[in-house]
Formats: sequence, structure tokens, C-alpha cells
Amino acid sequence: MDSKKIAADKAISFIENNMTVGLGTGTTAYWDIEGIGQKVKEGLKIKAIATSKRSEDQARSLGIHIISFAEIAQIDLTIDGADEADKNLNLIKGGGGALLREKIVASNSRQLIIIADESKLVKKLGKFPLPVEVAIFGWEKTLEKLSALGCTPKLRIDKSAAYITDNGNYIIDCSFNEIQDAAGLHDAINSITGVMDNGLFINLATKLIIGNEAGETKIFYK
Ligand code: A5P
Repeated sequence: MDSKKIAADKAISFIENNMTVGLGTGTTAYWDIEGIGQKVKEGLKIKAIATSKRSEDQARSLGIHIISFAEIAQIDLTIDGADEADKNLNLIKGGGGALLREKIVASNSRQLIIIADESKLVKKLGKFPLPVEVAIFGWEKTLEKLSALGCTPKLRIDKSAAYITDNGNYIIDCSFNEIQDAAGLHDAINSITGVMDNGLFINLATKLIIGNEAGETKIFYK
């Protein structure tokens, strides 16, 4: 069984009729959107906000009603993946390049359920290079300032050109190996002019659902 789908199916069981739901991005969130599409066909009534153009396209193709922030007060529940998660539910996200929209959606959600396979659960965050979304203008100087925080920064490349986010920015992937003070690092990175946001999600997730190949799930609560 696909562990990512197992986790996604469990998360979908927390969706109720008439909720506004945030849709994540990535190969795990893919299963969440597929599953929600199926429930909508069976009669579930929800409105959704997507964290990327590709998730929005997938959702629309399944008949999920997509709305904008202008139409709602708050999102009831967002389901999204992660690149790393610890047991305190702090995360690294942005491997798929959608971190800024993901964080905007997450920070406007009453609940954020993170779904993942077992490989994403770590003792300490940082092995996965931390994605940082930066303005294209002056990115070389922003990279130097990120480097001064003790990482090896690398401009993300996609098919031999710089990767451009849905928001028209670059991503710099920062290898720290091990992050000691995730909250402090989050704030230090975001205080650099030219940085839009970084992939550390601190105190945002309310549940972490880990799926495994045997079809079981383990849930960690905040
Ligand atoms: C997208 O920008 C990310 O934050 C994803 O949620 C994260 O990279 C996990 O992706 P996968 O589910 O594809 O591993």
C-alpha cells in the first residue's frame, strides 16, 4: 500500500460538510486532493483554497469548488505534506516550491493536518535543505546573507534554468545539516531583506499523520 495515500485517506476523515479546506502541494497532498475529489462526487459539500497552481488545476479537474481569500473569514482545515517533521510538529516544507502560499494558507487555518510517510519523521530538522523563497532582484546578495547564517546555499535550478515560484520568485535551498534552534533560525532568515519566507513551519501544524505500507496510521497531536 502507498503510505502517502494511507495518511491522506485518514486526514480526509476529518473533513466535514460545509468546511473551507486548504489544499496542499506535492506527491502526498496529491492523494488528499484525489480523495477529496472522490468525496465531492459522492456528495461532500466543501469550498477549497489551493496552495499552488498545480493543486488548483488538479482540484478543478475533479470538480472541487475553488474560492479565493476574499470570499472567506478563515480556512477550517488544511491538509498538506512536509519534507521533514519532528514530534513537536515543527516542519520543513517547500521541496515542491510552494512554501510561501503554503504558509499563507496554513497561518490562516484553524487546523493544519500534515500527512507523510515514515521517512519524513525526524529527530531533528535540517537534513533536508531548507527552502527559502527570495526576490529575484539582488538574489546574489540575499544568498550571501543566508550563507552567513551558517548554511551552504544553492539557487534552485529546474531544467537548466533558475526555478521560478508561482509568485515569480527564486528559491535558495540552504543546507544546515542540523537545525538547533528552528524558531530562532526562522526569524533570522525572515529578517533578511529580499527573503519572502522560509520553509520552517513552527507551531502551525495541529496534527501529524504518518502512514505506513501496512496500511496503518500514527497520529501525533499538538
Ligand atoms: C511543497 O512545496 C512542499 O512543501 C511539500 O508539501 C513537501 O515538499 C512534501 O512533498 P511530497 O509530499 O511530494 O514529499
